[in-house]
Amino acid sequence: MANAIRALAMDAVEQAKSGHPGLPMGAADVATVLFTRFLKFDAADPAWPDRDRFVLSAGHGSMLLYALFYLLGYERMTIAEIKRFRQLGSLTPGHPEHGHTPGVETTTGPLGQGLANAVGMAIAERHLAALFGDDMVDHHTYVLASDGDLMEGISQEASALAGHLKLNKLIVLHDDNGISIDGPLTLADSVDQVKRFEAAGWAARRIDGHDPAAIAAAIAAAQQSDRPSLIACRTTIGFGAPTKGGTEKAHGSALGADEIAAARQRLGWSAPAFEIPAAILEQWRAAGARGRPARLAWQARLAASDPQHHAEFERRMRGELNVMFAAEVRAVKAKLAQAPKAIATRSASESALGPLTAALPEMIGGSADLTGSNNTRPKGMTVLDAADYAGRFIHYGVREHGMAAAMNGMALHGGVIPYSGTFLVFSDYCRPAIRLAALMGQRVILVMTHDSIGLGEDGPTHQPVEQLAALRAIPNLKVFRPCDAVETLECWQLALESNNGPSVLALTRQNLPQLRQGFDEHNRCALGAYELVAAEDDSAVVSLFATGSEVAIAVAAKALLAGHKISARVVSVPCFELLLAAPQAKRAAVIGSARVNIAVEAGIRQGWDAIIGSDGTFVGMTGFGASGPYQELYQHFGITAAKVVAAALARLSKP
Ligand SMILES: Cc1ncc(C[n+]2csc(CCOP(=O)(O)OP(=O)(O)O)c2C)c(N)n1
Repeated sequence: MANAIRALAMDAVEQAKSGHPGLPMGAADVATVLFTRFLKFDAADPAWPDRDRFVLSAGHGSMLLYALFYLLGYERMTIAEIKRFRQLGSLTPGHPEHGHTPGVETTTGPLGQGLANAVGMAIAERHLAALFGDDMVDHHTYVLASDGDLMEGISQEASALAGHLKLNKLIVLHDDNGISIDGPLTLADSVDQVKRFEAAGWAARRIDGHDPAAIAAAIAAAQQSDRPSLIACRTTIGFGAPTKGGTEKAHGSALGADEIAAARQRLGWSAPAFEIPAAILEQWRAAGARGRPARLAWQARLAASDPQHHAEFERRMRGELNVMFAAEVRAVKAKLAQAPKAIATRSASESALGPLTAALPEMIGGSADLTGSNNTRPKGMTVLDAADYAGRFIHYGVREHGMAAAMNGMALHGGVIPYSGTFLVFSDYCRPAIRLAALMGQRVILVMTHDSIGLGEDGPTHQPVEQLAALRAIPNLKVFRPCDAVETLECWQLALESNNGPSVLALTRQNLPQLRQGFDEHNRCALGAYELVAAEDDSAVVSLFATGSEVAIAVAAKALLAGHKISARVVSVPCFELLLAAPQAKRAAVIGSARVNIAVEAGIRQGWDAIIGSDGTFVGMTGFGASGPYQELYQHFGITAAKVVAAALARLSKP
């Protein structure tokens, strides 16, 4: 049965003339034992909520997954798709893509991410089991991780977090083949992975990854463990390939016709390319249907459970918000209208989180060791840890990358909406995971506070300058930068409603006035930008655009311009992405047609031309910040109402 995986991997890579045969051939025995004897799944229903998750963290070995899906009888994975490996529009892209190929639990390829996603999946599993009971939620998360996955720094954050949280249903199979692209691992690595994982609180052992009995015994033992498990499976990369097997030559290119013929002989595999002998295919298909009784029994338990409990579970798994949510947003807004608050947007976020997390029990908060600074733990939210998986706040430790990747896994698992906290400048430490959340269209919400030079004394290492632009460059990521407490609430609402992609909330450390007065049921941030303060008449000659803390500066500048008899309007731009996605007419109406467009943002200009035009004026940062009280920094870097007025006057004095 394992040779069927090997043959398909060799043939598909050969036909595509690109791809990675080495991993599928080497890990075929491990995968065969796992899928035919342990993994709880049903090929007929790849999305069944209580299935075990299997994450191929080493995404370059995608043919392992595709071969398994075909052999096991996943409906859409036909032999025609295997033959179209790596072709445009096929179900068999170069690296596994979640949402594209049924059965792919997460998009992998960037090494280390899948392993860290799996930690999030295992957290979500324990959490939901604590809430809904083992009858509804009780599954394992398996990972196949390569040497490269374990060399990546993110694997340290992920393994340490998993060990700390005692995620005993997480089982990592390490494809311990000692080979990477450059050659033997000894060129660059001498870590004892078993000791390393043991040190992080895992159960770890080494086995022969080509011995089915040893593989089965190790998985069976791991299932009983009170800790997460690492099984280092010693394998031969490209197992069966006579000259390239065991070397980096099997890693990432087609083996060639002669090598494949010789490998077939060595493996005793005489079937022609892409053909699986009927008896072997039958065995595989039987394995694919093995989990059907378990799935049906689960469905029966679900149907027999308390109707409210059942409905709530299904709502959460569908990712639908409940009716209380909209009511809470309205209530908080009404309060802010009655009693305006001049507070930092990070504090406004905390105030919003109280009622929002009360309305939405699926929200799971956290912070990378900056809880008191990010304000992401509303009062009363208990900690999720090994002693209480029902808690809802995760102390991720100083592990921004692991946090962001774990959140992706939680969102992929379903049933929870994860949100996190760190400083905006450390979005760089999360970026690879944010990018994948965007690519996969996952709803994760990253609260990123201390969002400009406005953080003051911590100085340029901590002051984001290019991060807003860099985040805005990621497709399908919404970057929100609200200007006051009302916008903060509206941006939270939009982020929670964005169930097809991630959001960043860039929030201030410093207090800001509440600019939105009165009660407006409509979410004005929904268009991405709106006219916050209109010109006195219809003929504004200056449009002032700003985000976050600089909106108040634009409002002050408008008042000063009025003193110069210059009519100006202020447009708040809490979200570029929503504005740029709006219909042309609406966008044009918000941007307007004043003679002079000026943008104010305590970041770099990049990206603003789409709104103010290349001839617009930008008041912001051109280099790194400095350490000092924030009011002095705004003066020092010229981000003031007076500078905005001067810029407007200079522009208007030109013909
Ligand atoms: C973050 C990241 N860096 C680099 C790569 C490119 N890359 C793909 S596989 C690989 C290493 C291959 O070694 P290993 O992980 O042991 O896999 P094997 O050769 O055993 O299949 C590298 C560097 C990547 N996919 N992701």
